[in-house]
Amino acid sequence: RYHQIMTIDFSLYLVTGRELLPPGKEYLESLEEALQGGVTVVQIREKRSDTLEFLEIARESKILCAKYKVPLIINDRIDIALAIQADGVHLGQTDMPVHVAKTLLPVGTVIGVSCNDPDHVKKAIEDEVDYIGIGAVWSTTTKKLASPVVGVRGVGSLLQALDGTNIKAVAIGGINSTNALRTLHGSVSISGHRLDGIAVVSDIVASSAPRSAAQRLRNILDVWIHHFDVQSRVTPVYDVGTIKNGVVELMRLIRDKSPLIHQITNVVVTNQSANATLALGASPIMATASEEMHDLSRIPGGLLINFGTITNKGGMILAGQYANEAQKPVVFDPVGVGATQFRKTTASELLNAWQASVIKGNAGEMASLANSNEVQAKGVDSVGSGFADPASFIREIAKKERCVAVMTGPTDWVSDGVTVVKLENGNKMLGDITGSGCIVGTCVATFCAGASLMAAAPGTSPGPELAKLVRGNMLIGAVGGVLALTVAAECAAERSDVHGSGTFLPALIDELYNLKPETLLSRAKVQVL
Ligand code: 3NM
Ligand code: MG
Repeated sequence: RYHQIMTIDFSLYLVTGRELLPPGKEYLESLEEALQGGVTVVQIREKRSDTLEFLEIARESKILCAKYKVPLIINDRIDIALAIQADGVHLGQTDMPVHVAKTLLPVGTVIGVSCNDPDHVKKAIEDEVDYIGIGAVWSTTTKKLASPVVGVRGVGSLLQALDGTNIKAVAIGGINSTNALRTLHGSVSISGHRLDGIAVVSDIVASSAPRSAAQRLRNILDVWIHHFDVQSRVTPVYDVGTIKNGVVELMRLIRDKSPLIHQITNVVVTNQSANATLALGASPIMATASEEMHDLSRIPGGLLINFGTITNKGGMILAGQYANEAQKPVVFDPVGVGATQFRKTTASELLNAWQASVIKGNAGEMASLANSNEVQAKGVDSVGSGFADPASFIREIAKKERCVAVMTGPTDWVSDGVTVVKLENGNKMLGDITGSGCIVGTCVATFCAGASLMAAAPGTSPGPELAKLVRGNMLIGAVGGVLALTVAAECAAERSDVHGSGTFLPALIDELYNLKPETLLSRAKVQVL
C-alpha cells in the first residue's frame, strides 16, 4: 500500500459503476481517463458481479490506480480487498460491522462507512473509522436509496458531529458539475466544519468524456478549496456610514441600469410587487413556468421566490438552481411557513434544492424555519412580541442557512451570520395593507440585484467572487430593500391625502417612486451590532 489515511486526498472520490458506462466506452479506458482528469481516490463498487469477475476488475483497477498513485478502496467485500491488498474498504450500514472488519484486515487498511443520520456518525466515531460518506445529498438513480436524501443543509449537522476527530468526510449522491459548488459551500456546519471532498459515480462514469467530466469537478474543487478558508476567516467589518452609502449607491445604480427582477410570487401581491419594482427603477417579470427558467437565469438581475401560494414548486426549484449557476441573488420569502406542514416541507425542499442568498420573513416565519417555539404564527401573521434576543437569533439562523437573514417587524433585523443590523424605520400602516411583507421581499430582491450588477461591473476584481454562489454584497442589498420600503412608508403615512389603508397603498408606491437618496439618508435609523 502506498497510502496512509493522513495522506489520502479525498477531494475527488470516484465510485465505479460499470453498468453506467456509455455505449462504446470500455471500463478501464473510462477509469484511466477519469484518473487523468484528477480523480484522487477510487472505490470499486460491483453490485452485480460474481466473485471471480469482481476479483478480476479489482486487480485490473489496482494496476491502473497504482500507475496514477491513487489509492483504491473496495466496496463491501473484505475478501476481495484482502486478495488484492487494497488500500481500504467501504462499508455500508448493512455490510460487515467495522469492528469485525478490523479483525480481518491488516492494520492500516483505510475504513470508510456510509452515514445518513447522526446515529451512524456517532457509531462511526466509536468505531474509529477513517472517513465517512454522507449521503445521499441529492436524489440519485444510481443507487436505490434506503433512506430519504440528507440534502445539502442536512450535511452540516452530520459534519459538526465530527468536530474534534480526524475523521474525513465526503458527500455522495447526485453530485455533478452543476451542483458541486453548491454542495461544497452549503455542506458546512455552524462550527465551520467542511467536507474533505465529493464522491461521484454517474457524472464521471456515464460520461463519454470522463476526463473532462473529472476536470470540471476538479476545477470547482480547486476554486472552492482555495477560497473557503479565506472566506470563513475574512468577514467584512461594517459601520453605519458604509452601509448607508452602499444603499444609496445601489439606489442610483438600480435606476440607472434597471435590472430584471424575476419574481415567482403569490397571486395576492403580484400586481403591487411588480409596481413596487418599477417604482424603484427596476424591471419586473412575474414568470412561473418551468420551461422559461433557464432563459431567464441568463439575464442579469435577481430572483425572488415567494411561496405565499404554492402552485408552481417545479418552477421555484428550477429557477433557484439556474440562478445559483448564474451566481445571481436568490431571495426567499417563505410566507406563512409555520401555517401548514405542506409549507414547512416545501420550504425545506426548496432550501435543499438551491442556496438562498437572502431569506426574509417575519418573526413567526423565521422561528418556524429555525424550528424554534419562541414565536408562534397565526396563518401568515406573527403572534406576540417576538424573540427575547432577536439579534442572536437572526445571527444564528443566517449562519445556519449560510445566507443573509432578514426578520421584519416593528424593528427589522438583518444579519450575514456575523454582523447584525438593526433597522427602526416604518409605519404601523404597513400592517393595514395586504402583502407589505411581500413588498419588502421584492425591494430586497431589487437591491440585491443591484448589488450583484455592481459586483459584476467591469473593473471590479472577479477573484474571490468566482468561488461564491452569488456575486455582490447581499447584506447591503438586504438592508437597502428594507430601508427603501420602510422609509417610503413613513413618507406615505405622513401625507395629508392618505386617509386609510386604501389611499396608503398608492401613496406608498408614489413614495418609492419619488424616494430621494437624501431622504433615505436623513431618515434611516440604522444601528450596527
Ligand atoms: N452511495 P451518483 S448514493 C454509491 O447515499 C452511492 O450512500 C450513496 O451515484 C449513499 O454520483 C450513491 O451517480 C450513488 O449519484 C451515487
Ligand atoms: Mg454496501
